[in-house]
Amino acid sequence: MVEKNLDFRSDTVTWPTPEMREASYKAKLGDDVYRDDPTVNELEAIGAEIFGKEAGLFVTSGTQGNAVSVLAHTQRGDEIILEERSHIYVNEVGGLAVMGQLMARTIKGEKGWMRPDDVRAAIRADNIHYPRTSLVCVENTHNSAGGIALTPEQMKSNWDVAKENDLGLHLDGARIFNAAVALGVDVKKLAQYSDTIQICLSKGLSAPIGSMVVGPQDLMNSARKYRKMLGGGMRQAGIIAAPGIISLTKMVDRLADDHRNAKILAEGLKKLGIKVLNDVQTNMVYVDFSPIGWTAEDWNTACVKIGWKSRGRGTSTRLVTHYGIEEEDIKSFLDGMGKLIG
Ligand code: TLP
Repeated sequence: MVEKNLDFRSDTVTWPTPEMREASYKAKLGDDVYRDDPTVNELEAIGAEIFGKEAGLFVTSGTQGNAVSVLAHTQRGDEIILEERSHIYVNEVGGLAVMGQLMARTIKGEKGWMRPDDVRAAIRADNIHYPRTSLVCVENTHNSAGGIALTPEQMKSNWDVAKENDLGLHLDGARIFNAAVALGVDVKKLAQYSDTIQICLSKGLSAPIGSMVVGPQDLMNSARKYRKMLGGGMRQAGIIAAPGIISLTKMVDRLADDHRNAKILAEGLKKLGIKVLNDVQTNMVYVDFSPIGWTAEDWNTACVKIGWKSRGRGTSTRLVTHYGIEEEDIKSFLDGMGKLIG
């Protein structure tokens, strides 16, 4: 029986499964700064294997995983290319500027995908006046574009431009398994078009804490040093890595349920007169409730009344489906909303 978690704010709110709690309790531990924690070592090896990369690194969060990866790829003063609504650019506290002293060159994507010609045009020529372009960052699924799954062809198009120009490619794959499941492809098919990948364990995969980074050994060695610098040397971290192993080995296939539930939710909301703003491919539904004349306050009050957490801003919000929300819950949410809208 899945513990209910009626919270649409994000898939970061998921609770660990009973099996994860048990795994934490029983995890074999050691000091991970000395590389002595067998559970962390196992998680890192499993992650590297799944993505077809040389090495893995367990990190505290998606933000830390992106930070250590970007730092490993770059030198102070470089310029990096990102999609203009990417999480690294918008939502990571300007870490690339503060920690890496990097310049950001942003590109307006098409549903999260940067057109290869735009990437090519953004790469700096070798000129004494210019910074060096060293990295392209891609996000899949693309959160702000609506949880859009970039296809292997789209990934390859960015990879080809990066490699023709000797640039690194970092994938913010916070929800890369959502993309693989939605597209029906092995995650390796997407992973092959990146040097490094950040993967969140604590979103749809339900681990309580943590992300991992995978990539070539030299970049992972460097990322490990940056992780230590940022205070991410976690000692007996097997306690939190153990649930991550379950995330990678047992929680991927069920993401299809979240995607199906998001589609049911989107269709139901449309019937209630609410506008769905995105193409619902994975677990995110972006809505605008102005067509029914509601403000954020009306939305928020209505959600509280029917026992859900969701936070509107202006006249819109993002609803995310995840472990702890089942089809019957979506139906009862739509029922409750229907009654309040009248
Ligand atoms: N995203 C969170 C918020 O920060 C917006 C969410 O609720 O979606 N990459 C992507 C694509 C993300 O969506 C997130 C988190 C991260 C990285 C950062 O992960 P954490 O929160 O573990 O630092």
